[in-house]
Amino acid sequence: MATVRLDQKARALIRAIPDSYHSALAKFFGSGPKDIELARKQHNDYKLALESTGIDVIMLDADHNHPDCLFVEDQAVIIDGHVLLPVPGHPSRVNEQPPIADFLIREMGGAQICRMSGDARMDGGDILRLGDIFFVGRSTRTNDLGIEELRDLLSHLGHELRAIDIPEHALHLTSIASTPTDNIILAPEGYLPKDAFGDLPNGSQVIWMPEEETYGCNTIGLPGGKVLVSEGYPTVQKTLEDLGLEVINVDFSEIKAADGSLTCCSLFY
Ligand code: CIR
Repeated sequence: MATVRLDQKARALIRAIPDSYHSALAKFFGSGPKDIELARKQHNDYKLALESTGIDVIMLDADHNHPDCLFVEDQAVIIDGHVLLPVPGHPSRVNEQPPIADFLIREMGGAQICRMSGDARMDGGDILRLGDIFFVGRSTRTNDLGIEELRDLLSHLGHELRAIDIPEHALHLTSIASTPTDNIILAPEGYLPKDAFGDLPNGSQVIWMPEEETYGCNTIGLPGGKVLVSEGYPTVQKTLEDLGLEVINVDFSEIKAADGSLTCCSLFY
């Protein structure tokens, strides 16, 4: 989940992998999961890695009727204690949301909850926060009506929204970019123009990675100077280590097989 600052990452929601996972949508990084047991092991390693940094992780039951249900990032947009429940951009994913919404409403007592409506569409995976700036991918899952609904919430909270066109060969903005710290954006060559993120505040920067390490650009910055990185992306790993971060690796090959990345599998609340 890429809509919270580092100091807001105390509790995370994840969701178990369903028996139907082999039918998950896959069009970009992968051609579909093959080994559900391996996927469950990798998902559990991910949970342990988050917990190793002191984050309290809760796992919701799987919904076996929804093969993509583990990708909770797409189902809620949590910003400074407010929750926007988007209408997910793929019809097969719309009914994953109710148990996640119920959980957040219960656990975040007093939080302001708004629901997207009408023809607005958005996947949470299209949002990337850098301080007070929210970059939002205009993608096959997120449309202009969805972006305008988010803009309303962000302006109410005093934050800025910058829309970015996602090229056809990528699913979401967070499929190709992340913020391993609150002032760094990691993004691959070959997807976005170099000025896509616009002028950044002093002290912030975009670091461009080789295109062959696109998947590795999805990282999760964690408390205590740590960062979660998928195994097998040496340039990403070295770049982050050179910045003084402690890298925690997880093998996410069977999650990648369904186009899922590290941030897709959690919601920090
Ligand atoms: C989908 O196509 O919706 C899933 N198979 C993958 C979702 C990945 N989520 C994300 O990037 N936030």
